[in-house]
Amino acid sequence: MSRAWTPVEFETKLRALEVHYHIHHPFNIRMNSGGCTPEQIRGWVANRFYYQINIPLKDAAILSNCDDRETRRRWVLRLLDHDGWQDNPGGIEAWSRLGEATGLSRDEIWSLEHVAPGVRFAVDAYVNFARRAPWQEAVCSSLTEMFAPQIHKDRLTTWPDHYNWIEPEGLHYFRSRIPLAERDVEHGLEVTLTHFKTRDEQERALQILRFKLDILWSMLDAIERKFP
Ligand code: AHQ
Repeated sequence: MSRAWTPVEFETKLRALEVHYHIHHPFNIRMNSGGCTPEQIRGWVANRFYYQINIPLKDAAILSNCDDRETRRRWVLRLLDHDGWQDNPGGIEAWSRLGEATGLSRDEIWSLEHVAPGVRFAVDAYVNFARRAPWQEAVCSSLTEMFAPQIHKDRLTTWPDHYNWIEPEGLHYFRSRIPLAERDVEHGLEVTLTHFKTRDEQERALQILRFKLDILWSMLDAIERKFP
């Protein structure tokens, strides 16, 4: 029986999976180096909208499985960040505005008419995983956001030059997400580093994170194929 990793070793192993993050996907590399057509950008935004509107369902599934009040008090913020509350329109609205900034109509975005079967399949797999898995495993799967601040920063620094036809305020979502991702990852790591204790459990956590990395990767595979 191999010994369990220390928390530092465990976090290092989790972060080492960054090599599989969709920041390295050919479509993302092409997108952030200015190689996408307006139709490909609009296709990516319209498809990622399906991911964004499903995040609150995923997070609500975790809440419904979580018997720990302290965790729920923190996790509920994630729903509010995406659905909004009172006069804060939230991230789903911001993503919809990104769509309009790329020239999609609001109806087109919300109709989901451009969503590729492979994107729907991958996103539904994520939500269904969160519904059925122990809540700590679903928390672990959200840790792909350890790598998200960089991908948002890349868009903010490259899109204005490469895609000056996109209305600049459309990029608000990416800017807004950076501090929220950092806050969410702090909580997700706390749960993950304490819940997965034995070496076998820690190896399971790596498999879960790899599963979610594959979800993000296969979404770009499907988008790349639908918008060649
Ligand atoms: O905009 C993103 C977001 O709200 C979330 C929630 C989080 C989760 O709970 O799985 N993951 C995530 C991600 C968002 N944006 C992606 C991107 O590339 O813009 C990155 C994605 C993630 O890394 O999981």
